[in-house]
Amino acid sequence: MNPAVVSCRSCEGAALEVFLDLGTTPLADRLVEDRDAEEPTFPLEVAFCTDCSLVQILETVPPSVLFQEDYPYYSSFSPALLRHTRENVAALITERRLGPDSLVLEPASNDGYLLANYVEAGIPVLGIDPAEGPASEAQRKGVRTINTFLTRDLAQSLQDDGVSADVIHANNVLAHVADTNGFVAALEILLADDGIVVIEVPYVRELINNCEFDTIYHEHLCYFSVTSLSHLFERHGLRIRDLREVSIHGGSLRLFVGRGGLQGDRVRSALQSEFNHGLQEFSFYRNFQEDVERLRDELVALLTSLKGAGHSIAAYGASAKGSTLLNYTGIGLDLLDFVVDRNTHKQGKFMPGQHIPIHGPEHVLSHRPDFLLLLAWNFAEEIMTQQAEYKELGGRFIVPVPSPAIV
Ligand code: JHZ
Repeated sequence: MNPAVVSCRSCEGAALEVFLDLGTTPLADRLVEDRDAEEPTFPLEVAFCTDCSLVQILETVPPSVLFQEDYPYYSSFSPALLRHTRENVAALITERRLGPDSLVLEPASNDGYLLANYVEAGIPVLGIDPAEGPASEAQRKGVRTINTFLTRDLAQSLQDDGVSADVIHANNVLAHVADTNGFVAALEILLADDGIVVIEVPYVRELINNCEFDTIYHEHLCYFSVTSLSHLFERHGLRIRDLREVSIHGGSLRLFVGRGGLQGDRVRSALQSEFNHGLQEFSFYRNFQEDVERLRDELVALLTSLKGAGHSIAAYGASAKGSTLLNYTGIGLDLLDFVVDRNTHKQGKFMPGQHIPIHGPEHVLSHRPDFLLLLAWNFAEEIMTQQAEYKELGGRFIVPVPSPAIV
């Protein structure tokens, strides 16, 4: 058994109220190599901290288990994500006047997809990532990378060696760390006095409003709002100075965090808007279980009726969220023939739990399923454009969230 949290991951208070139980599921990014293999499953319960408003899961699967050598997620396989980061980097280089004497640091630098943009512009970088495969891919690209977790101790020893970052990117990493406070302390240690931390996290408001329950899995320990984040950062002497809402990953927050300084207008109005919507109240989350069950029932009914009418169905995107969706709804080989994904590290393997085979995207045209369920619905537009020929030949897409729809 893994330790389940009994106190809040951020404020350490004991006021955790569970509002969603997704049962027990296998690890979402642990693709199966042998179809008959048995996998461990872990409870997936989500709670709200009535003290600091942080939404979090109770189970902590050890990070060394989650982010092993064969961690299959490589950011570079998503062109939309590449564009998204390239634009962000270009703006920061200009705004912060970065050059050969600057340093940009990134924990969870993955395969170097973001830092490579700085390397191209001649700006020194340091990536830190525990997953061996993606970290070596980054090194191959010329992105200096340390293959480990960012902890308070590592930050201290880097600081002792003179590391001080003008920009720290922390995209989709804060939710993944088991020691939330230790990680934020590490950011504070490594940040130059006038530096900025640029953080992206999926926005819990969008998760709840759009029923994006499949983004919940063991890698994601926390689900953030501006309210819960501002409590967390202030405790470490950091301040959210500015923010933007960005559409990536089903709706995310991009935060600009510094050592003190002013809380900008956009931050104040986001906090006010969250307050008006009640994100600091348990009642905002109370009905989510019902919403998720409704979506599950509708999706299973839709796929069952299509299958019953003689249609074939496959899925696009061997995503981590796809694993939650399939395992929670029980959608398996009886309904889906195969899954396709561009990530070559995923092809030839099987989806966790349901053991549906994963092939390359060319399998769509060679097998022509009548319907494609989008398990990477966050990239729906991009995938549908890519699959224009399939569509012209009569193929249809099913988008599962916010409620199942054929498009
Ligand atoms: P994608 C990942 O979650 C992993 P996942 C991680 N846990 C995280 O925190 C979130 O991102 C933020 C493929 N694809 O990015 C690539 C195509 O095949 O939605 C991916 O395997 N063709 C770190 O895994 C998958 O789909 C395409 O055209 O839920 C998408 O996975 C595109 C655009 C993607 O996130």
